[in-house]
Formats: sequence, structure tokens, C-alpha cells
Amino acid sequence: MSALNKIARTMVSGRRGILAADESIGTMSARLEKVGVEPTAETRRVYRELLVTTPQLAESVSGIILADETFHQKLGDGRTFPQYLDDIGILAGIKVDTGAKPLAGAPEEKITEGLDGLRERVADYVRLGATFAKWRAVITIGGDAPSERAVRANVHALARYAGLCQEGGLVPIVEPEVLMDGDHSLERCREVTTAVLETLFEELDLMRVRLDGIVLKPNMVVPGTGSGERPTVGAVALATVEVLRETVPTSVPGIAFLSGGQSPELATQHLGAMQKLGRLPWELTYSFGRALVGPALETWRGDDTNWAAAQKALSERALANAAVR
Ligand code: 5MM
Repeated sequence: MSALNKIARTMVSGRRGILAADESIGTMSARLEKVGVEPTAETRRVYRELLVTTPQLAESVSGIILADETFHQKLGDGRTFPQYLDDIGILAGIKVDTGAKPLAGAPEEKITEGLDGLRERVADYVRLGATFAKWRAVITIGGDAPSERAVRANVHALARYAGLCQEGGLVPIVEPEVLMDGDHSLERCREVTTAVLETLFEELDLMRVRLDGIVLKPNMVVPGTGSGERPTVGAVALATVEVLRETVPTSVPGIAFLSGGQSPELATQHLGAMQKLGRLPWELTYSFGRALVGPALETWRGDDTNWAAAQKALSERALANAAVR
């Protein structure tokens, strides 16, 4: 077993999943403002300290994805976030993309940036304690989108990122997110997700990325939020697993879903229903952001008298997801 494969397996096996706490400064600041907290480097740090010091988190969480700012910050006791995670048996991950920007020639679509200097940044993060990384590509459905050029440009960047991470010793989480925004049907999401994943695995192969040393982080197959469709939990689970069976090679050790704006409860139900669809060739787990931390942030609201209750809210979501694995 290679070192990368061993890390990837640790990330996805057992009952554990991954906590995505890597909101960029802009996204995190907007989320803090929404709950009445003034966004500063210190309030972002304190909020992330609340999350990672949740009691017994390592029972349900194998890895936490951090943003660059948090990666270099310290907890109240002086340990850096990666040092602290190592001490409690959770792998430290780092988001290395620098965000999705308008794609030239198709400004309504996005291309994720961050390849320049990535080899050197990977080396720095490894030195500071990272064992895995994350890069998120964003695919929009609507009108003529996604265009072939948006899909190809995004999977090309994902594959080059994945290759650089593996070369430097990090397991890449490969995240091609087909967004839920829009009025498209579940069937359209299925078509687009299938095409994106097919193209992604062609490109990963071309870039010689070792599939047993990645974790795939896809969207579930769901209708657009404005579609009016309300599929059953079973229909979403079945469509998602069918797409994955068609497109994801069996050498990939694990698939860790994003939640994409689903409610925490529904994301958990979908994950649980997939596990009941028979024996699958890869581990299926969670790498949720909002569906794990949403209730905790709403509970905390910057008031430290809510600290324990907010940690309990995170713990409950993490344990609920671990329970359906
Ligand atoms: C936690 O948010 C991540 C970073 O977002 P930005 O760089 O846009 O601020 C995001 O990539 C996240 O990891 C995934 O979307 C999964 O989170 P959700 O909330 O969709 O489960």
C-alpha cells in the first residue's frame, strides 16, 4: 500500500468523514456577518477553534479541511491548528485553490484558479503538517451551460492540481461541484454530473494521477433548487449511485460528498440511503461544510455562553452522519 493510498483510506474508512471548514475569507466573513458576528481574522480564528475543539470529534471526523488563514493561526493554547489536529488524531487538510473566477469567453461560467506556484505551496503545507489538500471546481447548469470549454478547463486544472499534490506527498481531494442553483431537473443534473465525471477521469488518466491516492468529492444528483421537483430520498440515492457506478473507477478508495446547500438532515438521509444500495466498490462518506457546521454557527452567534451548545450541535450532525455509514 502506498503512503498516499494509506492516507486516502484513513480519510474515508470506518464510520468517519471529513469536515470542510475551509471557507475562504470572503465566504466565512459573509457567514459570520449573517449571524451578527463582526468578521475579523480573530473572530474567524475563534469560530474555527470552537469547531475543532468539539469534544470527541475524532470519533466521527477523520480529517478537517482548513483555509490558508486558519492553517497559520494558533489555538488559545498556542498550538497551530495542524499541530492540534495531529494531537487529537484528525488529519489536517488544506484548500489550495484560490477561488473560482469568471471564465474568459463565458463569464457566466467559472474556472478555478491556483496552479501558479502550487508545487512550492504544497511543499510548505507538507512541512507545516498537511496530509491532504482540496481543490473545488464549480460547474453551472442553465441556458447553454455547462459549455464543453468550462468542463474541460475545470477538469484540466483539477488534474494538474491532483498531480502536483501527489508529487509533493499530499492526497488530493478532487471536487467537481455541479451546483444546485437553477431550475434544472434531477435528470439534467444526472446528465451533467455523468459528463463531468467522465471527462474528469479521462483527464486524471492523462495527467498520470494515481487513482488509489485520491478522494473524489462530488455533488449528489439532485434537481435545481428552483425546479419545483421534490424527489424521494431513495430516488436521489439511486440516481447518485448509478452515476458513480458508470463513471468512477474502482481503484478510487473513497467518495466523500459535498452537501451543496441541502439541509443537514436531508444530506444525511441521502448518504444513508446510498449505503443501503448494496455492496459498492468504494467507501462512501461525507465531506460536508454547511450540512455539518450550519447548526453550530447558528447556535454560537459569537456569544461564548453558547460555546458548549454550538459544539453539541456540530457533534450531533457529525454523529448522525457517522451513524448512517
Ligand atoms: C467550506 O466551503 C468550502 C470553500 O468555499 P469557498 O472557497 O467558496 O469559500 C467549499 O469548497 C466546501 O468545501 C464545499 O462546497 C463543500 O461544502 P458544502 O457546504 O457544499 O457541503
